[in-house]
Order: sequence, then C-alpha cells, then structure tokens
Amino acid sequence: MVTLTIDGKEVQVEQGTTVLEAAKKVNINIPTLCYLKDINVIGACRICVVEVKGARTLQAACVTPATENMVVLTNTAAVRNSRRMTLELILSNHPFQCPTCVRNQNCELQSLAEAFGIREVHYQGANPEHVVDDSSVSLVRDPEKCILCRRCVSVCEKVQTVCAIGPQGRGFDTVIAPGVDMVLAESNCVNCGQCVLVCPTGALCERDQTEQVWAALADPKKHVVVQTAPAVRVAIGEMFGMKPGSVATGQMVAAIRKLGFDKVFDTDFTADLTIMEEGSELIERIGTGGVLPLITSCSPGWVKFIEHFYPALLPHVSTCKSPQQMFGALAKTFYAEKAGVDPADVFSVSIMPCTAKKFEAQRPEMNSSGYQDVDVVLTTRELCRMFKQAGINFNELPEENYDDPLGISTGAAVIFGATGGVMEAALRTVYEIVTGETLASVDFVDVRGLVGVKEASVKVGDLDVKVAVAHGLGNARKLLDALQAGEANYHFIEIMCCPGGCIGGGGQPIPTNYEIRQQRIDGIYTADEAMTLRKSHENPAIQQLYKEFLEKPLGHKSHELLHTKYTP
Ligand code: HC0
Repeated sequence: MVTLTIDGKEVQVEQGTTVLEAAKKVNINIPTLCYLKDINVIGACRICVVEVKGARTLQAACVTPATENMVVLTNTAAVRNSRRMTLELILSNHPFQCPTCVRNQNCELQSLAEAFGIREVHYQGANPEHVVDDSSVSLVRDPEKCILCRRCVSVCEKVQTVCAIGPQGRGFDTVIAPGVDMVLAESNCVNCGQCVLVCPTGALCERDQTEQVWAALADPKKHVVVQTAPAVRVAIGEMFGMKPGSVATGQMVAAIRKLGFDKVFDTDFTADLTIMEEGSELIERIGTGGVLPLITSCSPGWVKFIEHFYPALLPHVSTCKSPQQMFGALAKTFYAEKAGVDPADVFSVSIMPCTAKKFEAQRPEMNSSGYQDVDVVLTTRELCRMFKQAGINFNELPEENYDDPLGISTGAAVIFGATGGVMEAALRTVYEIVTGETLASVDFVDVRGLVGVKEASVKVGDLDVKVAVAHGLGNARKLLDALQAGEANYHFIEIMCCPGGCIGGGGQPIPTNYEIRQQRIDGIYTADEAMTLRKSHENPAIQQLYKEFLEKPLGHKSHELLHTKYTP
C-alpha cells in the first residue's frame, strides 16, 4: 500500500493505483475525456492534469502512479488554466453544431466546456473536412466530431477483440476509421455499438430511424405493432431521471401507446417461445448425437462475430432465430391472420437495447413471412427521443399492460436481458420437461453476474448438463478458442455480444458503465421475481400458440418461421 495526499486529504491505495483512481477513492473527481478504467489508459486528452509537488510539469492523473508521500493538487490556477487551454484547443478543431448534434446535452466535451466557462475559443484549428460514414445499417461515424480519445478503438480491440477501427492518417488529418478509404459496412464491424457508449462526443451514434416510424404511425393504411426487448424496461427510466435499474415497464407501455401504436407487444413473449424451441433443440441434439455444444444465436453482434472469425464453428450455433425475429415472423403471419389484417399492411417495429438488431432485421434470412419480418428497429435512445418529441411526461404516466396475446410472458423471458439469462431460462424449462419434476428453486445463480466466463453443471435426470456463459466478445473468443482446441466440454453455451448482456447494449442510455450495468441486472432479477409465472413452458399464450398454430416445438411451421441457418 502507498499513502499520498490529494487536496489535503490523506488516502491509502494499493501500489500501482493511478492518481486518478486514488482521487476517486476520496470523492475527488478529476475530469477526463479519454480515460476508461482498464481499457483506455493512455493520457491522450490531457484534461486530467494535476500538480504533483516536486514535479516540474503538470502530470496526467490517469497515467501517473500514486507513490508514497506524494502530494497532489487537483484544483489550482495552473491546473484550471491548463485544462481550459486544452479544452479550447480541442474545440478549435471541433464543429460548433451542438444544438443539432445527437449528443446535445449528453456530451462530455460540451459539459466540460460549460463547467470551465468557455465562452470563446482563442485558437484557430485546421478543421479538415471529413465525410460522414453512414454506410452501416446500425451506426454512423462523423470524423469531424471525433476528438481522437481512442476509447472506441480500445473497446473494439480490447473488450470485443474485433479491431474494426483504428487511427488512419497523421496530424490534423488523423481519423478513426476501419481503414484508409474503407467504410464501416465493408469492415468486420459487428454493429455492437459499444464504441457509441464510450464516445465522449457525437462522433459515433446509432442510425436514427425514428422518422420511418413517425411516417408509419401517420399512415392510416398501416397497422403498426411494436415489441419491446427485455433489457429496455430496466434502462429507459434513466433518460427521465430515474435510478439505473428502475423497472419502468408499465410507464413505457403507456408512453408507447400514447405515440399511437395499434398494439404494444413484448419481445418477452417470443423469448419464452425461443426457450421452447431452443430447449427442444438441445434435448434433440443430446439425444441424437448432434453437434455439441449448442451455442445460443439470439445476439446478432455475436452471430456476425462467429461468421467473421470462427466460421468453422457455425454448426454449433442454434438454428433458432432470435426472439426479435421470431416475433417479426409471427406478427405478419399468426397475428395478422388472427387480427384480420393484411400482412402487407402490418408495420412491425421493435425497441431494442441493441444497435446490431438493426442489422439483424435486414438480413436476407429474416423474411420468412414473405415480407421483411421486422420493418424498423429503434434503440432505447431513439424511443426516448420520440417520447420527448411527443411531449410525453414519462414519469407521471400511470402504468399500463401489454396487449394480448403477444404481450404475455414469464420471468424466464425477462432475464434474457442479463448475461446468463437465456441459459437460466433454458435450464428452468429443460429440467422440468426432461425430468417431469418441479424445480425446488428456479434460481440458477451460478450463471448470473458480471464474471466474464461462467460455468455450471446441472443434474438433469441421469445427465450432468455442463454449461458455460460468456458476455462481451473477448470472453466469447476465450470459449471459442477452447472449443477449437478440444478443451470445451460443454453441452450448452450462452454467448451475448455486449458486456453484461443486452442491458449493456450499444443502444442503451449513455452513460453505460460497469456500475450501471450491475444496477440494470439487479432490475432484471427484480422484474423476474415479480412475475407470477417464471418458466417459459408455463406461459399460457405460448401453449395456446402451439395449439392453434405451430403444433409443436421443432415442428414444420416452426422450422418455416422460427429457425434459420447461418452459413460460412
Ligand atoms: Fe436482447 Fe433478446 S435478450 S438479444 O439481449 O435472446 O437486443 O433485451 O431483445 O431478440 O428476448 C437485445 C435484450 C433481446 C432478442 C430477447 C434474445
């Protein structure tokens, strides 16, 4: 341990701790525009400079280790002047588009400029012109707004191990891009949007499709239905001042209904359906000597990752479509028929925590209703924009329920939104179907939480079912490397693209950090516990769906509508 003094406060930290982290420990907030704990620790932005007694120059707190008897001052005239000058230099090369920027009022650069009272920029930047890259169906990249902090590069490389973007060019001409003259759509970007979550400005954002939804809502010919993903309900409240993890399902449903949707349904309904289909696929593969381990297929960033990086392992991926796409296929078949609406007039919107879902909806495999099954995917952030445009007072809305029957779900479905949730939901059902016994406890806690790779073994009848769960593609890579090396002796693996699972998706409110991810996960399990039914096979609307329409899991209709194949 070392002991140092920061602004007169004594603090004890472990050897190797930076001054920035030591300051946090005593509640002293040092601003920064590039730092990300354990991910981007490069001292690039120079905003976090502090005075260290005995040092000749100001030191960047994020890369300066705390040492014994060190005396640090974080708020002196020299420190403030340096930070102000750095901010002005950054701003001198930044477009002044704040009112029209997607990150207006949620921009770290803007907040700091405001905090430091910058009213004038005394420097003239080079301001080179760059083209906006809007080639991706999920993400938009605006190099002119980029401050070269490298957070996006580090997240893409170190957390997701995708390495889709990096610095290109030199000096004022430096841009963060997939390659010289290359656009995102041509790269191996998996559309996860983790780069968007860490971008301090508006240089990276989701492709906004709210206008398409407004147009559909205004079209009297369109029957507009919406589904909301499990993870949206525990995050959306943050954009209206609620605590992270607040379960705002009822208000969200009420607000969506106010926008004018004809029906408000729940992705959780088809999450339960996914368990019926995927659980049956697992039982079948185990029973018939099929390819094992079976790996979940519901996270589209993950699917694109395995297609790019491990195509030989694709036979392990479940043939089940994701709940979003199962919903889309049913909306324009089963539901349209039931509601007496021409499927050509059904406009199907989904609200997702995820930017990659925009990509998934447009995949050529996702047209089994005879139309594009899901027409538009909006992220949590885009939905909030619509609420704000409509003047909806979210916090004051009385709670409302989803519409029937595609709005009925169980606790097993809501936990899909957290890492380990799909696995836990599957175990709840597979156990009871195989053994015919009722589970003493539905809580499989070994697969919960933010540990990168989790393992468990569950006795199901005579078989010890061995499972593993990974979230974040770097962790997924570890499991896939083990599988390739013949060292992954599992029956079933859950992989979610984003750290923490969908609650940490690239379309969620900003900020999304480690603590907030944990709070949203807590919200997910609170929502699960509040449900009367907590096992997918007990969902009465799913039972009815099989009776009326699908007949049985893995049946002919299921194969037609709910399954697909990803080919290398
Ligand atoms: Fe997810 Fe899903 S749980 S991927 O994270 O499986 O985005 O929330 O909607 O489809 O249900 C995202 C979240 C979903 C799907 C579900 C799955």
